[in-house]
Amino acid sequence: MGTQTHICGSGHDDMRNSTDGGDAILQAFRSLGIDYVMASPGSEWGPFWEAMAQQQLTNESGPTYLTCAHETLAVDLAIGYTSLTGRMQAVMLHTGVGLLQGSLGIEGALRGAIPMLILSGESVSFGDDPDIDPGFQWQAILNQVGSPTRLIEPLVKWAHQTGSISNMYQQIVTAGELSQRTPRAPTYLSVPIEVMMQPWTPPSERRNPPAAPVVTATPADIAKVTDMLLAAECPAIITEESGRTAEGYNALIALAETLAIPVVEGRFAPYANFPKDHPLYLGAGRPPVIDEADLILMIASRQPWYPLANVPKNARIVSIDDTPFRDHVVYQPSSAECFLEGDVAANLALLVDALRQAKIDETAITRRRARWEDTTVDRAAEARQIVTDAETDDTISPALLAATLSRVAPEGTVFVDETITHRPAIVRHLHSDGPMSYFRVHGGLGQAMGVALGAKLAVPDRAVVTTLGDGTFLYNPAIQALAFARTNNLATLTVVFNNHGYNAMRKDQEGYFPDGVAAKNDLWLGHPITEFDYAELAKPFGAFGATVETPAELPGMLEEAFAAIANGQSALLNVLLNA
Ligand SMILES: Cc1ncc(C[n+]2csc(CCOP(=O)(O)OP(=O)(O)O)c2C)c(N)n1
Ligand SMILES: [Mg+2]
Repeated sequence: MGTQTHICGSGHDDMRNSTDGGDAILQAFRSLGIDYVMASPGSEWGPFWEAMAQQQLTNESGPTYLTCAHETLAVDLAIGYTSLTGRMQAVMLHTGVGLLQGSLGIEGALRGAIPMLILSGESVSFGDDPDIDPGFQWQAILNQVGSPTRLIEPLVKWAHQTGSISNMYQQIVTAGELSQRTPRAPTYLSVPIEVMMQPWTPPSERRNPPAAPVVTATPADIAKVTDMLLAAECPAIITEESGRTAEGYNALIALAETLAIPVVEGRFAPYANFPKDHPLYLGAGRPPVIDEADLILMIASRQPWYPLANVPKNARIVSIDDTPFRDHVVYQPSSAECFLEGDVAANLALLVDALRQAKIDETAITRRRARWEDTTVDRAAEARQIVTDAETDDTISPALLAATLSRVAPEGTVFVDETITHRPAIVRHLHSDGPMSYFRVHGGLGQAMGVALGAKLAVPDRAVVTTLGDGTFLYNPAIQALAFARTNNLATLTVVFNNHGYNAMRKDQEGYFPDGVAAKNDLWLGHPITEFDYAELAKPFGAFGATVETPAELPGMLEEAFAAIANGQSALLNVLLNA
């Protein structure tokens, strides 16, 4: 970047001519190539705001500051932006309370292996330092025994309190580099106000760290798996996250096509991993191929056999993953006999190269391809029939909503999904378009609207749609998200799959107690939601809002909503469903 942090003696009387910890933070963000600071404010950030104001007045290059009215929203903006771009962002929150409010998203970032640099502040002098008055609130109400660091430790891969202005800049840079190393995960630094207020001398030589290197398996391991693939009669692929990057998505297609290997997605796949209309796509879960296969490549996938006793009996299993064992997963016995560790896309590309150089029995591959093509034609016809039947109903089914959404959505639409019991309908009937077109929210409910706004920030020319249930909509900071969208001109479409309650809760209770008191008396305490006219919420924010009740009006309403977001107006559709 090579720019000086401050213009000393610039001739502007209204500028500062010294640097402090606020400048150190800003400079660290610049060194890390951070595009946005996603923030929800706290009183500790004065020094940083001073530095940002100076950056603005001097037109110096550096990150853009975005302020939100909710910490979950700030964290989820970063998740959405990073998911689409692969670029780590900075999140600034208010001491321990801000961390607590943002922790749902931070835990989601941990589960989703999203790199993120999180900062929050604290006081360490509590007014006893005659040179610095941090404000009386610190001693009275805001402090955390053991520093805010203690609150967030389990949810990040590295958490620390920075203690000295002399190395704070360097610590922030290192925390950013660390976050982007495998396993990618949020890192956290607490920056005391007293440290931020200290004068800071920028380093004479600045280092802009390089991107994390791409690490791959050894040639011997690639050769071994290549031989296993060539010897297999019925290989299959199961994946959850190979579509995390466009390279991974494309490499998976290349691998599957080279040997006509069918692809199955895990039940909780958070990305678009493979085209759903591809002749080798066999759907999600456990289609019969899993039990027929003699070789299964588990690609970027958590343990897919549930319970473990259901491990496929006939297959040798290879795990291709950058983190085959995830630090945050409690129970993950592996069934793999062999691992290709390292960057998933790069390892898949190495396998494809090796296969292309090998002698492949093309007749056998052609036969295999034809067999899976027949299966996928039947599956597609069955799915179409479900939707055709639903069109003649009086009420809207989840399948019809998902299918109509994907039909009406413009090319390149990004879907951010947080549905619960409607997820199978989404997986089956919502055909998103190519790599980086579908993102499932990681972690607890209440994040999709923020992730969608972060995605829109990353790809402003693409339509972005959030799909979520009525219960899940109520967990989202919807008011803050709509306000943020308005202020920052980020128009997305939110579609509420409204089945009038927490269906998941009711289904689980029914599963545990099919003949229980609730079933006998139709008394489901975990199910009800006090329902409001959600679409009305659009009004104060200048958004387009509508309630959709019948199959006949559904396509037209969706078209209107897509037209609104194309015009820069957010849209909120409350779609009343029959299940
Ligand atoms: C933060 C958080 N709180 C609670 C839950 C538990 N939970 C999982 S699904 C669900 C109900 C979701 O309701 P809705 O979005 O209407 O979906 P439906 O079950 O009706 O398909 C709840 C409360 C959760 N996952 N995350
Ligand atoms: Mg519901």
